[in-house]
Amino acid sequence: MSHPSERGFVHPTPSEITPRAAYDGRRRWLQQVAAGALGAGLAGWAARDALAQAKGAPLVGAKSAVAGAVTMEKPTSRNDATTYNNYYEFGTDKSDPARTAHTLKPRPWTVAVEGEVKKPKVFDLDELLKLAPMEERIYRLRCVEGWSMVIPWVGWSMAELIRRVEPTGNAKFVEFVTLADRAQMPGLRSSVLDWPYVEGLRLDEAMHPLTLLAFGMYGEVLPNQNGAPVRLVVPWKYGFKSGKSIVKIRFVDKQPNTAWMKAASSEYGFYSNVNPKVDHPRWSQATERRIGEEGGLFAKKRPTLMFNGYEPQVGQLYAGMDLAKQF
Ligand SMILES: Nc1nc2c(c(=O)[nH]1)N[C@H]1C(S)=C(S)[C@@H](COP(=O)(O)O)O[C@H]1N2
Ligand SMILES: [Mo]
Repeated sequence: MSHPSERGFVHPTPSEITPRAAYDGRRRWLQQVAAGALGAGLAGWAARDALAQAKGAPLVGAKSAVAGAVTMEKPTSRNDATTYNNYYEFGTDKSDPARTAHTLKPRPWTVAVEGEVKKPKVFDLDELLKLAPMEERIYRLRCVEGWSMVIPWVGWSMAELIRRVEPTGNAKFVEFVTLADRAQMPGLRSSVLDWPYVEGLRLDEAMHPLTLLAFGMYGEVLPNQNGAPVRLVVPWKYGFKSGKSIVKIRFVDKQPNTAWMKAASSEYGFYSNVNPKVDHPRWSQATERRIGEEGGLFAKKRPTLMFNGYEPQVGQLYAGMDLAKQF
């Protein structure tokens, strides 16, 4: 790229150029930091806390030490991960959420933790951000539709929260309820799902160290279309198990009835573990295409891995189960 006559100037390669949106976000954040420091006499640290959720604000985590939490595969580009989304509350096309999710207000935000726990509590987002040390987890995400991405999330293990609220002996499952507000979410006008979007896990699945409560991705707070301000990420299950924009976490004794099971129970089971040997009734799950690697007719197909490649970590959770029946 650089020519000797340019006296050492090296042109940046396209991958080194900060995408415009990210650049704008960072600049806005810096402006807000400056305004916050001047305004209202806020102490520096408090101001930083209050601004920690500004769009594009940095949210860094130390590389996770949890087994299996960092794949060596090349992460999907931030641009692909933030413009090709499933978030039906903002429309059913992959390109809808990036266009329409600006109406989501990720602040102020609370998450109510209730049900079969000794210490139910409504957590404010600021409390959650400080509840445990942030970690970076680089996970494969496999959508049930047959595509996948590799995303560097920032968050902490769901187990950190579960331990603090002390589940009772009756808690067998955890139900996740996500935001359903017609004022913020144009997709709620469609009856494609029975809102709110509800998901669930068995308690031991929710307790597994790989199960992540994520607040950020690519070293910044979550963009709205990816589930701001807090979402679940369960890397060994199809993507729809990872609910976005969570407002309630309920500990219950019976298996929750999830939004996708209500919509089509013969197609979307409660477990929905990634499994190349158990096909969806309408398509094979043996292979997947990695977003960003498309090549038209010559698109590379990758083999789908058992439990999305996390079998060494999570296989034991399902010992003795018939995975074709309990899909
Ligand atoms: N509330 C809510 N959460 C959701 C969805 C949704 O429509 N609504 N879609 C799911 C599906 S099908 C997938 S594949 C992932 C996509 O997450 P991403 O857009 O961050 O890659 O989010 C999941 N979480
Ligand atoms: Mo999905």
